[in-house]
Amino acid sequence: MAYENILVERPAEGVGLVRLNRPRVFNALNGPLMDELMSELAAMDADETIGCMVITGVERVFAAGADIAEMAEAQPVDLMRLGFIDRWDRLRAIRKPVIAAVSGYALGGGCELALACDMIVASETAVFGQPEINLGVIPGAGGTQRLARTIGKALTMEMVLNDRRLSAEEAERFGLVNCVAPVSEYLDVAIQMAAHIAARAPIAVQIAKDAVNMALETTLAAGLAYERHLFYGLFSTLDQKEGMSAYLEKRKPGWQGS
Ligand code: DAK
Repeated sequence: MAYENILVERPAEGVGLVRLNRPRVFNALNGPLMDELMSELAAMDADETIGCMVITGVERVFAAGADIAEMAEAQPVDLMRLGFIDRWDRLRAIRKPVIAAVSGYALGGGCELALACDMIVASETAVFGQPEINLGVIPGAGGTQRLARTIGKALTMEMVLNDRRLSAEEAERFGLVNCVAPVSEYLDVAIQMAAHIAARAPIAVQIAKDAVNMALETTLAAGLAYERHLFYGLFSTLDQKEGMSAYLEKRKPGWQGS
């Protein structure tokens, strides 16, 4: 499929890479870009040869937020009618893991896009922020909720109320990102991480993502019950039989994805 706002690659076996590609406007996330991104992620999610996805930008910017020019004159009904909110929600339905490889600015919707991914690999130049307060609004794509759950209330308040930005080093210290790498390496680190995940038992990987995400949605008792049922369910897969046989036979497992 021909895209105008993203670039798509297969940088390693089992890995789908999407590059946000509006560098002239700092990868501002307009409607067409978000539609293309969500369509491609859904296509990769349905592609059995892909086990993990990576979203990245360019060295100077991951994404500087939703496109302010596109939003400036909008009325609430425009945002609803244009599916402004729905297209962001589509990321939550992706079953395979998605890693954000972030260098430079991840601001506003750019920070929220990274937060909506399952893991974040940052370059040393990454800057995370929610500057919407400067525009007379607040984060609208999960920033207040996901940040508070990830780095806690105190720092989230600073970021959302006072445009406090986090450096890569701070983001790692506060648990926002998985790791920090030099600018020349961060994308390779993310692709390597994705390739290792893609080489694992596919159904177990998807179920594992689902189980961890449930921890952010529910009570401990309900989450533990959910985890237990998912665990039992995995015993209906060939991969569970293969994984445990391979361990006992001291050989490498050959995953079927079934
Ligand atoms: N939108 C549109 N254009 C942008 C942009 C943005 N977010 N960010 C940068 N640009 C454009 C600039 O207008 C400029 O274009 P030209 O003037 O050259 O045509 C070009 O990119 C280069 O930017 P600068 O000249 O400003 O470059 P600097 O290096 O001086 O500064 C910067 C880079 C990233 C620090 C600065 O551009 C900046 O502060 N940008 C705005 C950051 C921001 O406020 N982001 C939050 C936007 S609000 C929702 C979903 C999503 C959202 C809300 C709800 N729902 C599902 C309900 C998200 C909202 C937001 O993200």
